[in-house]
Amino acid sequence: MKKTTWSLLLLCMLGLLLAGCGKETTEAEKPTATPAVTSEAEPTNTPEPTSTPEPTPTPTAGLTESLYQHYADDFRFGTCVAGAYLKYSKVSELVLQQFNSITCENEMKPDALLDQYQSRAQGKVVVTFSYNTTRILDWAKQNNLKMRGHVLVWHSQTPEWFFREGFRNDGALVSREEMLIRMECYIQQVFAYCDSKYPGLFYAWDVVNEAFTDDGDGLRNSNWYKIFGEDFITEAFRLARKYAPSGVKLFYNDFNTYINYSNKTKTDRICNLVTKLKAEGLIDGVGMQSHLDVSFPSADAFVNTVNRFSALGVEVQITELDVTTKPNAAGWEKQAKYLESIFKQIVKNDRNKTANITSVTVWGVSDKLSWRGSQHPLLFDDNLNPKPAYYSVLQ
Ligand code: 9MR
Repeated sequence: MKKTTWSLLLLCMLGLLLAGCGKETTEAEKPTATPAVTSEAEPTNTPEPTSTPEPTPTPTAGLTESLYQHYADDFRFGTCVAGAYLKYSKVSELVLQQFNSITCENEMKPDALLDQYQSRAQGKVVVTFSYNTTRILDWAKQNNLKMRGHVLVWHSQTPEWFFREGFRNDGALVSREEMLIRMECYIQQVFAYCDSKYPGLFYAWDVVNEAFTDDGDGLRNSNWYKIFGEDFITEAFRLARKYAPSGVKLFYNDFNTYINYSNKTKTDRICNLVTKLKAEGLIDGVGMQSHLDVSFPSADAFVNTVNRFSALGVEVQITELDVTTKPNAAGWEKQAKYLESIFKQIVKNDRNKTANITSVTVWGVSDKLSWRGSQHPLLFDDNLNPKPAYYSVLQ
């Protein structure tokens, strides 16, 4: 056989090996056109989102300290990043100077990785890492950053077709058995790809995100819940543990994790879940998103929650920290004081082992690049200059 024929044969076998999941597309549903080849190469004509604002001055030269170096003995210090703004050298320089961990803001969410076209073409769940995602992973690898994987199982930013017959937006919801196959196929491919292309890059993954409601009703009525009932969480962690490379820590991640009064029992619910999963060896930690405001929750209530999760014998990672405030001198001051109070306590508790914090991530590099930009929640201002909050976190 010719060399090229052998190569083709090998490629087909590799494809079949990676496939490994049940087929279900009928002839009628198959797309007629030849499926596009999944590529990791930089497309020549990918337009950059036009809305990405370019920050102006170069402030980093003036900074003599670094968040991650300051906390090197305590925990990793990270930020979320979006590929679209890493191309601005002032942003990427600031990230490299201040942080040693990154999380993709959107580029590793289910809707970024699940490929409807290929799934329909191949009759099984297909995950595609596009250039949008790999440019961040490549950059992290080249610069010795470590990453948090965000996120595998979530009700939001997950395409409707993933849950439906024939991978069609208008199909009926599939059975539990079929969804379990899809979940496994998806989780297996994500970990396999990351481990083969980026071994050692990821230290933690958000396996399930935001499963609980804030009030006493319990679990959110998501497609996952509709198909599985509550054990979609356990199944997700079981599969994540099965396929995650050893050493990669598995997290349950949520917002308002400190809400626990009256009929709002989110903290209790998360504690019960973690206790159960930990007994089965399936979970390593709780991710507290921490989208806070200077007036709520109190720094003490926040710190108490960190301690409660830590007391369960798991790691705590603050995964999406931002603190909204008013954009004036008094607002900056409040924000700085609030963060100072939180950091003083959590660092002290981490050092005396009342808390077990292994990573702190702010949800964005600067106010201008934040999803809550109008409320100025981050450590650097619109022009990438450090705010009082930055210095208070360094104290
Ligand atoms: O910061 C993300 C923003 O760019 C997206 O538009 C938004 C859409 O859901 O998601 C934001 O990130 C969320 C994170 O993935 C999970 N916790 C809440 C964050 C803010 O909504």
